[in-house]
Amino acid sequence: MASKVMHSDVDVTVEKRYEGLLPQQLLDLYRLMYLSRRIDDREILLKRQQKVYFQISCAGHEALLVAAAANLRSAYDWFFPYYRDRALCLALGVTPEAMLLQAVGAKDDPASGGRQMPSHWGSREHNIVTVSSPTGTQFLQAVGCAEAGRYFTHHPAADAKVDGDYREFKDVQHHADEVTYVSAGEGTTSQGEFWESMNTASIRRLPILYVIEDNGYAISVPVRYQTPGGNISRLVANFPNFHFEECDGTDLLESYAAMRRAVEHVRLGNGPALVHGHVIRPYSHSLSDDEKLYRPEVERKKDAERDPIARFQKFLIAEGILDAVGAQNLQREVDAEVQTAADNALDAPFPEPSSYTRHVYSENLSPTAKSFDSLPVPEGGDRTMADLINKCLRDEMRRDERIVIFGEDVADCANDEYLEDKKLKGKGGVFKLTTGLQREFGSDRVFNSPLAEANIVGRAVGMATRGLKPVVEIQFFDYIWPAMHQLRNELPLIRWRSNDAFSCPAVVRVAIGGYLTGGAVYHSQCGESIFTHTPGMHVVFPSNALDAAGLLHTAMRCDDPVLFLEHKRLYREPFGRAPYPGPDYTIPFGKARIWKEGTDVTVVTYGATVPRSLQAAQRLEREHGISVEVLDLRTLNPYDFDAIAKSVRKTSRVLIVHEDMLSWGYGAEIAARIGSALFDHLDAPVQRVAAKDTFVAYQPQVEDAILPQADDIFAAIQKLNAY
Ligand SMILES: Cc1ncc(C[n+]2csc(CCOP(=O)(O)OP(=O)(O)O)c2C)c(N)n1
Repeated sequence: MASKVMHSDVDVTVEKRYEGLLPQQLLDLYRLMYLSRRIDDREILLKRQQKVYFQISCAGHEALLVAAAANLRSAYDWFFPYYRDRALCLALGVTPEAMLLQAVGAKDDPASGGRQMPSHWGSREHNIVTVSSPTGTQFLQAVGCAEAGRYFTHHPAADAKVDGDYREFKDVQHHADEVTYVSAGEGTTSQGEFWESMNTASIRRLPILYVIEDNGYAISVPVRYQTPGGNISRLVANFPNFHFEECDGTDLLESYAAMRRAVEHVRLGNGPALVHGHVIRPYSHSLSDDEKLYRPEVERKKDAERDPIARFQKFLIAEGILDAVGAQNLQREVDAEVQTAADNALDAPFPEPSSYTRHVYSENLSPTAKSFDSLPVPEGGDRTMADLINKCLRDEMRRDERIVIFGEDVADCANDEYLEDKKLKGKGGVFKLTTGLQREFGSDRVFNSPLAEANIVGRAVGMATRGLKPVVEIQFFDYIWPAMHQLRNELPLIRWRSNDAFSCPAVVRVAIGGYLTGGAVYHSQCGESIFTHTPGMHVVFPSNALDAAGLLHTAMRCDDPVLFLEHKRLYREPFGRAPYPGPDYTIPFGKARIWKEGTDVTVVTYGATVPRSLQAAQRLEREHGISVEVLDLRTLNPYDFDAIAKSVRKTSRVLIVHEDMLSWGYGAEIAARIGSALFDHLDAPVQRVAAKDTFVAYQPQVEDAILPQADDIFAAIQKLNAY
């Protein structure tokens, strides 16, 4: 049984066992189910009184959930529940008061500090990982969590705390036989991420318990319109290595037995299990929904007859475990407990309105910190950006055993036995950035992902919440979009939404950009402003080898998620080659680099438009005597506005240049800020040069016309200087 077990006053004399459970244990489970229902009832009341603002209930799911909890271990196993899992969380030890504190939005709500809706569970203490609203994002995170547990078991030294980087702030705990629980409704199994997670759980035989709570509806959509054949069990039955159970989730003992068999399979290391429980949904989808609009009375009545609490109470009475007086006492006790919890929650203070600024990023270790300021210790001759990134990854992996690298084709060779044959050189990424890493660090530290971008980022999220440092690769920026849910709603948000209980300092490396001659629409796009528009994640875009190495070292050591954009055209350019700056060369984020000082016009740029801007600037100086200052931002979030301001105060004219499209692009924000903060220092309107508002074409002449060229920059500076 889980850590928190409620005891009732009922005198238990019968010692028969039920699926191995003693009568007192049955009573404890009944009490949890009833407590869960009464908290839902109280929240509904409070919602009607406008003291809480949303309600979604566990009603009808209680038996299945306490049966799961009774087979799992709080603060030992790991939990990725969904919003219906109140009874599970109570059984794991979350208190009714904690739940109601979240419902009222209290400062001391332990799950989110008033930031998330009710039933968005999260408890560091009980290993309940912060729940979000998007349906299905939890599946891949659970996969990453299970992988992290296994990794730490195989690399026991990796869990040590180390001062000076993110490891100082990550308490790692793991157990060789731990289970990761993940749940969802049957409607959510329509999400692609569910299937992506099943693939990886199956291939890697991961210790995951899936629980699908099938109440027959996804809001108003019945299961047969959602799932072919109307039954998810039938569809998943052929996944290898899985143990499957299908049960009546309103029957406590049947659910308990199914969970016991499933958990045993997982805990013994045989692979994942999936329990599909048929439950009911007596309270509509949420309080914002009225199921009478789409479900006839006769259907709702039939459901009500299967109410798990009424059924279980009837069973306990029939077995002589509970009597009418005992039931009344238990109910009175639970009602009093809920009343006290509600009174306390209603008296609890709200968060300070200004507190929204807290925990967007790590408050322990900022990548802008002075401690990341270092000097290069050059080794050897000039090398390309690709060489230096590879070397940087290698050195960080030697230094930090928590780093794992995965993505599409990043391994040298998926078959270890082929790799032992030294004749095979190995792949190491389509751009060869990770070449040799699997060979040096082994297949559990460097491996290929399936061809599925959400899989890559979702698993990284799950790993990073456990204290690993996943450094994952998205092969082309153009294919980042399947991971968008994880990149927008999960990775950068986990720290803020959990009020700093969880964090996710993963690094996502992405090959980006055009000027490739033939790259075309799906291998040449930029789009960085979509990610700089997402709080909680740093965005880095180096223009040269030395900066790439220094910034990547910082990214891998810092305590926040980082999107690390690597320009494909710059990987092997003669421009910006440098000797390797040593294994400890770090550059703080938010510090621009001045490539060329000047007094007439400032150019603010980054990435592949840095060499193009420099080319234009040098020609302008040579041919027209115009002195241009070229400023390379290097990191886009945070960015160095102080450096921009200093330069603009000197030149009074500024041009922003970027490769991405002009409209709603990164330069729009910079221009707006210069306009409002430095208006008095300007002698000309802020100007921008950027790609045309279209896609990148295949035919080189058309591509040239679309992307900003040195000549465009030249002309824009000349015009600005003459203004
Ligand atoms: C990605 C996403 N799309 C839509 C929604 C809106 N939404 C919330 S719950 C829900 C239905 C979920 O149904 P199911 O998975 O069967 O779970 P149930 O609520 O029935 O337990 C929908 C469509 C959402 N939260 N996330």
